[in-house]
Amino acid sequence: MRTCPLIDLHPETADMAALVTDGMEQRPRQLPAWLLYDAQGSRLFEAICAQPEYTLTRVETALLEQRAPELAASLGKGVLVEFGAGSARKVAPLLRALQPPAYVPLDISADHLAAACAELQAEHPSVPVLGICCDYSRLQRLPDHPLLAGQRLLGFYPGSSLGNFTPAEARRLLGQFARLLGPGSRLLIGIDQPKPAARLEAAYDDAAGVSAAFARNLLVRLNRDLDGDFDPSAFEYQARWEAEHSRIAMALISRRRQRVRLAGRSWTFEPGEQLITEYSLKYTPEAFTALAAAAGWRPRCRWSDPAGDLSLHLLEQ
Ligand code: AVI
Repeated sequence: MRTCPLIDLHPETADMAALVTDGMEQRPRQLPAWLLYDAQGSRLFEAICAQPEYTLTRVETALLEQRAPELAASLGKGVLVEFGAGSARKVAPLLRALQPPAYVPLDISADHLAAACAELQAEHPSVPVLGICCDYSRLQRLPDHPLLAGQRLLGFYPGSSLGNFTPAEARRLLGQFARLLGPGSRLLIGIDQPKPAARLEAAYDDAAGVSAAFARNLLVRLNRDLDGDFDPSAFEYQARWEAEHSRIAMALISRRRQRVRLAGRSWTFEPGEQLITEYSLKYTPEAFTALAAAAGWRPRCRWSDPAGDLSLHLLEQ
């Protein structure tokens, strides 16, 4: 398989240790969601997307496939920059319809990104692919590269990943995307909508236990990368709908009193104490449009699936 250029801006281990230490000091303890995506975490997330209870990926992929020509016409010409591309499977219909001058996927998981870039490049030989391994939530500017020089930029942020940030962080992130993409840019973003609690809780705690394995893998990753001694089996996984915040809260709950060493420090978990691994906020189209407006984005078009499970919003600035 042909390899593609890949720019590596992955955070240093020292940065990671500082972020983890901050998160462990919070109450409830909470770690940044991007830490879930090491190579094994990325594979487990792919498996979550295929679970019968987790419909978000299938619904959004079908919508992208059905509406690709309209989406491409509304986006116009420009280099397509995807935030948190993962396996970069959703972009295929857009690449076919848009034929952009380049496609630039950003993701935290280097190996996963390299494999996705090589596969896409083979499938779309006429579109140059440039991968950037980074924490896109902290990327202030795109690196200088001939493929990006003087180009109008189009953002693509599918999968409702904005929901993994608090509303304040989400607003800041949308503002950062606006600055990063620059004047005249557009942003196509997928946003999952609120649904009945039982449906959402099943989606985030599937019967096959893949969501639980995904959360526990965070502890395995921390043990490896930050010299920790977590016992993943000493934590129970839970996903709960918190209607007052319109979010699913995913947590690992300590089964007993235990002391854990990590990044040269140690912390005590009381029985029942939570470590929040991730939130997944759900926005109505109106709530999302207001959030985007506060970050400087104007709504241009919106597409929803027939059941109204999720929307693709096209924003402009
Ligand atoms: C990546 N993100 C949008 C997923 C979600 O639906 O919030 C992450 C996820 N975590 C567990 N299941 C899915």
